[in-house]
Amino acid sequence: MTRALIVVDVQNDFCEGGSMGVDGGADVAASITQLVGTDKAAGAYSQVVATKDWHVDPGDHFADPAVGPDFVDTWPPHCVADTDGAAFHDNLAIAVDEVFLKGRHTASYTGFDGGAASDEATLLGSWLTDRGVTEVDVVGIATDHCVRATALDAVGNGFTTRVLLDHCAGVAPDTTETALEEMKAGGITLV
Ligand code: VGL
Repeated sequence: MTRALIVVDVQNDFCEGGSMGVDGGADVAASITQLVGTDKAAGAYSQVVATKDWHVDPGDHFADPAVGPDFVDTWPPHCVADTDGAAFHDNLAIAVDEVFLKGRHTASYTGFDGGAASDEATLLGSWLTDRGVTEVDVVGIATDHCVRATALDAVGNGFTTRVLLDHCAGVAPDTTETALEEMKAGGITLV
């Protein structure tokens, strides 16, 4: 068994004070640091990767200012490439083997859309497979959106998948509850 940790979108704009701050985001950043530190959880993970929402021009993913966001398909502007809002939260102090950037020109909820920061053509799924990874743990923000989509895609790509809920934060209780049910039904282990 070779297990990787996928840290989803622990970025300033998704933490308190950000343009789409999720309650508990900064605490999740700290708890992920406790979980994995700089030694890959004492070797429990063979690889540690992180995704970033990284928007240049994501079309109507950013709400028309005249209409406002519906918080389902359209959102306040967030995680604009190369801005402080797109940076990892300061509480996240971990060693990562690679960062995957997603959403330059699309909505992109799943980390499996993400291209490696060091080589955009290398997508998360093939990067993991090339390193012999068969199992993944998923943590981060938000449980009901990008964690959900990334975990479901992990299963879809053949990885045995767990979501560690103590290290996730959700936007809203009802959508989080629905996401948990979908993940369970999809064969994901919720820990
Ligand atoms: C996210 C809503 C919009 C997330 C990203 O990272 O969960 N949610 N864009």
